[in-house]
Amino acid sequence: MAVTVGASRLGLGVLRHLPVDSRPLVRPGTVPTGVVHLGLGAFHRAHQAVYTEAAVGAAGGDWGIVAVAPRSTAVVDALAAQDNLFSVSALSAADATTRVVGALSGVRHAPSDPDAVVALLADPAVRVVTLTVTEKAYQLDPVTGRLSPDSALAADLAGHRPPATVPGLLLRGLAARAEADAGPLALVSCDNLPANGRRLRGLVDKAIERATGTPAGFVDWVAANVTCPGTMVDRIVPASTPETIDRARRALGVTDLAAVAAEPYAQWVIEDDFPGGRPGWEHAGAVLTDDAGPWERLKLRALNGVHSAVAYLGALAGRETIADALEIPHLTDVLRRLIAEDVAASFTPPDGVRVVDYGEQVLARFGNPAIRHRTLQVAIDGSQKLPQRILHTIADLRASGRSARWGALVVASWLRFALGYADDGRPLPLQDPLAGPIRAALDAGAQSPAGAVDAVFALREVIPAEVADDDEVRAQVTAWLTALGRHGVEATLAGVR
Ligand code: CS2
Repeated sequence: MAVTVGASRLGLGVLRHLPVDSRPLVRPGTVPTGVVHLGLGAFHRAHQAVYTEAAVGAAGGDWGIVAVAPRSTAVVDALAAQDNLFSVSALSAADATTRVVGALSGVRHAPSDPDAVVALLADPAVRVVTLTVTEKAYQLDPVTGRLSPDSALAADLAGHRPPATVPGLLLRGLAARAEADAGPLALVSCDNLPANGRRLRGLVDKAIERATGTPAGFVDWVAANVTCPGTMVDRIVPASTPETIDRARRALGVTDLAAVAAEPYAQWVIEDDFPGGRPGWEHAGAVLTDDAGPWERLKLRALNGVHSAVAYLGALAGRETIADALEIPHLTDVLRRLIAEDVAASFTPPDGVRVVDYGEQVLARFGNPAIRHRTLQVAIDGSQKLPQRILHTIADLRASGRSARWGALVVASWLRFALGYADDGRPLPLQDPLAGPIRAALDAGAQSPAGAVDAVFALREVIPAEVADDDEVRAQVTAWLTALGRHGVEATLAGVR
């Protein structure tokens, strides 16, 4: 039983009062920094921080993490007041466990002190940089992966001020590291991007090409010293809510304002290319491999693509969470057909994996009633997500002469969501960096579903040319969009044969 220590805050001083199996796996504050993490969201805390703590607990090493928040101060302030400690609750229908994680050796708020972040990236003790900054922070065109810098990144590349963007911080950090010749570094994207290692490498190379004021020999130094291993990351971690904090308080007997809740399941597949060494993540259950590509395609298509489908259809049908949405009659039948007929037929999975079995496991995870993952959270940033989640599936199916009936339904549900109203007429928010162009396209095509499809398919930064130019795909998306508009989600699914 937890001993309730009044309203006291989580911190080093209260650890000895916690239930033994809720205490950290390492002695917090004693592990020197070896990792910098950019992006201090709930996902990092429940994923890489947990793996790294377990790796250090099992195999040792100076792999404390300094976690950097690129925008908000809330989590930084909470963690700073808690000696960098936070808890992770793993929740299922049957069980709940809460444990304090001692992986963080420090926290920083980049906008308040960008130079401190640049100095960290140039510190020879730091040999690994991990990132969870969401798809849009890379400022890459979602389809082509070309750099499309906004004005803040353009200013960072010009170098007239301390960096304000993630790519800008990386660029200036690497430049400082090259100047100090501070040793090799692995940059590890843990975002759900296709070929995330190659994309991050491309981002670094293109940022260097466009930047001014970088040191002589910088390009050669980066080529010789910086690697970008690809990864597949997986754990369902909803944004924390007051309920998350209450649950942690009940489990621990102290207040943790940086608490997160997640599903019990987690997976991490990492390409083993770390010139300065790395934590012993294999001791924590991570898979180290030469090529994360097949795992990443499996996860992006059979998990994230299906997640987006549930999010858009669920939001349109007025369901608050992913688990609630799965209760929509006939939805799981349709998702099973999406997985078996479209996703599984679109690519070669990793050896020994059957896509339909993986898909069943995914559906069971989505149905976890203890995880209140809001459909509107998963619906965010569709333009950045759909290329790798469903449009590549469609393109690959069509290239092999197959139809993409269920993939077309997912695209139509996104378009219907972007039109801004649920089936009961309630407004739906379009949170997307391309919300402006998407809305303008939908307005231009407002006369009919076919008009809407034509106008949105002209957004080539979102819809790959081979999908946009495919008349059969257009016709299928238009037919689904028409049905969703006329009958709503529930009747449309009920009418599926
Ligand atoms: C979700 C992911 O929000 C989303 O778009 O699809 O965050 C998903 O929960 C994770 O990728 C699971 O690993």
